[in-house]
Amino acid sequence: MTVVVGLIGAGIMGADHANTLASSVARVRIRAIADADLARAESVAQATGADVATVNPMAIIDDPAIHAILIASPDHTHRDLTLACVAARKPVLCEKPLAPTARECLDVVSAEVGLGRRLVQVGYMRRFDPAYVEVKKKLASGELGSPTMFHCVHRNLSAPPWFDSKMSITNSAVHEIDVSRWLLEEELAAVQVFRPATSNNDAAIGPVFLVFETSSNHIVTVENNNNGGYGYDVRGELVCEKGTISLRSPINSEFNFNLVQGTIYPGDWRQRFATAYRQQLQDWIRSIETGAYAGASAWDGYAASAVAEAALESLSRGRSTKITLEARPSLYT
Ligand code: ISE
Repeated sequence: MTVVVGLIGAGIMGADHANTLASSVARVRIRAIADADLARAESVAQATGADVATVNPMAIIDDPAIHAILIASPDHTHRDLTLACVAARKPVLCEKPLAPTARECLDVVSAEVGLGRRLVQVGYMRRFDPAYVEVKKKLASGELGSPTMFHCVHRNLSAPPWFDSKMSITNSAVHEIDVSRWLLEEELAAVQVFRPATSNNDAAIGPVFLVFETSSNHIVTVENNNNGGYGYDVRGELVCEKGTISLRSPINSEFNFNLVQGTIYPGDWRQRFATAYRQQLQDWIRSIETGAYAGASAWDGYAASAVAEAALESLSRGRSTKITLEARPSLYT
């Protein structure tokens, strides 16, 4: 079977997904691409062999020749577009976050629960990254003993112009929120967020430091810095009772020059997580064929945004905030 996909959003991630689908994923064809900027949709369509370029996302969702939808449009459009896919009964992979607020994510959860089957996957691609997968396997092997702490660092070279300070949490740190829940297989129960002073507090989106307590009193720390200034750098160390295990970034070479030994940082996440994006897409196609979903569900999307919301509240109130999730519907157990 060839799965025919429509893509909504032809910006940085949309174009990247389109290229990956066209060049490296089996049993898939892109038929149509929608973007608010028609020239951008046309250019990605031309590069990836799609027949249709349009500014109208509904034309893609309603196209009977399209089996499944990939959403990579701006965060605030995710809820409505995902709901339209569920109403059309089409499988959908929506880029993270599922929506910027927990309330909007719950609308998607309710629609899926109403339908009685899963159609939505959220693009938390780190679940498919070989480094995180290895950490999870090692933890599951029991050799390292029980986990106690998970320390995470997430730095970007510089924030894009459309970024705001809330997005450091709702758009960036949500990756660590999701991957911690997935790795530790428990919920995050409380959060306190700190904002260190910077030399010009108003000029840039500065770093934030998040401390979570999990439901069984383990600790997760996340340093998130969207203006790290030197490259894209994601780290993580899981501390267990008998040892630790850290992520390693894929590095292919090391230079020696002028008394310096070094390696290159990627400029953004596309290179660091290229394998994860590819595996995620291939797995999504497999799930459309088999009905067995492995990636983050709409419920996981809701949980990540609810935790991010509690983190924003902690930041504005300057104190630890309890995280309360709704009861998990049986569709997601
Ligand atoms: C961005 O939107 C992403 O999704 C990247 O994966 C993440 O690393 C970055 O911090 C986000 O802003």
